[in-house]
Amino acid sequence: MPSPTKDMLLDWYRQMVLIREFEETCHQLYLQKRITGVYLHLYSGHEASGVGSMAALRKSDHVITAYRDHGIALILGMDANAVMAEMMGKKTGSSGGKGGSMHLASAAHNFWGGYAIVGGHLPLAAGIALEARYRGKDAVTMTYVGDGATNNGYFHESLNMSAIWDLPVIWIIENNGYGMGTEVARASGQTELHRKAEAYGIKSFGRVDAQDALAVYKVASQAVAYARDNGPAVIEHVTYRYRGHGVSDKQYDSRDDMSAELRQWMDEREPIKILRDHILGAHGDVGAALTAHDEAARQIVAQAVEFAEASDLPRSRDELLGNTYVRSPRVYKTAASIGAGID
Ligand SMILES: Cc1ncc(C[n+]2csc(CCOP(=O)(O)OP(=O)(O)O)c2C)c(N)n1
Ligand SMILES: [Mg+2]
Repeated sequence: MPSPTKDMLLDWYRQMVLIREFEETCHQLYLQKRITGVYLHLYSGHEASGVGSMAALRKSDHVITAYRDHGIALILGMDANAVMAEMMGKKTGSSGGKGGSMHLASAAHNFWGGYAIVGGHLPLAAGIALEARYRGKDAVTMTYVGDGATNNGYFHESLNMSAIWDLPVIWIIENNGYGMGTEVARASGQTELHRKAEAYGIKSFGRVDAQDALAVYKVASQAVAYARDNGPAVIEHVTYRYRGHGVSDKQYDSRDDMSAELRQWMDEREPIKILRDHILGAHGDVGAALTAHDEAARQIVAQAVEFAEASDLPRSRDELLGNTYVRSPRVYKTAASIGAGID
């Protein structure tokens, strides 16, 4: 694995501060009812998990995740304007305003969602990887799954199938300690979640400190190389949510009533600070570049909010019903046009 260069590290920093700014802005917008909906699941605190692992991918690889998807979309380079417009249900949104926060996706970025049903995306991940294996492509599918979802039947069926068919999937378990409000030990008989791989004969790359983007990158690079040549791999990312499960978790509205546990993860395990300290330690001359990224993130997100608020809601029949259902002959046409490889 090549060591990350100065430019790579700065780019990771750019991605991480953009995600944090985007998420914290969404939090405020939700409290002000400028973003609505039942849930809004933020990636604040998880940034190094997504950024470090996706740095190990090629453009031709695939990514799929659950509902904590905003950060993943931004890492893949989806336009912040379109993502923010999607949060607000506007027609300029990345899913035409019909998906919302939990259903971001972009075929152009090989980003297949954004799923609200816990574990529901895992069989799809296996299917995407099957297509690559069947057609002899060397693409891998990076799949993010929560700790809580590893207790769900989809997880076990999908892991098993990936093992018997040697599917090139990297199953990244984002263990943030909780499924909604339930601690891992109350929900899972096996609390070393990466060890669930053993049951299916899948190679585990163990547990990684996912507050440290460099540590994440190192292990993800090994797992991606392994998956490309051999088959499925599991990694457990140990991370933490800096906001509640969703923004309707009232205890997280204010920073004043922060738990001691949350404070400790913020004081000692802040992923952006860990990366920043590393970059400054290794490349002392980049202070101005880091500050420029902080400022750029604020501008990009402020502009995205302006863009989203100025956009219209989908109102016409086509805008409301388009891309929702297709008749069967068109399924194939649509699948072919998005490159799903169905002839
Ligand atoms: C099948 C199903 N059951 C229950 C829910 C409600 N639900 C939404 S998120 C969640 C917890 C999942 O926790 P985890 O997998 O650890 O992911 P995290 O939210 O921590 O990222 C639950 C139970 C759901 N969306 N789908
Ligand atoms: Mg969790």
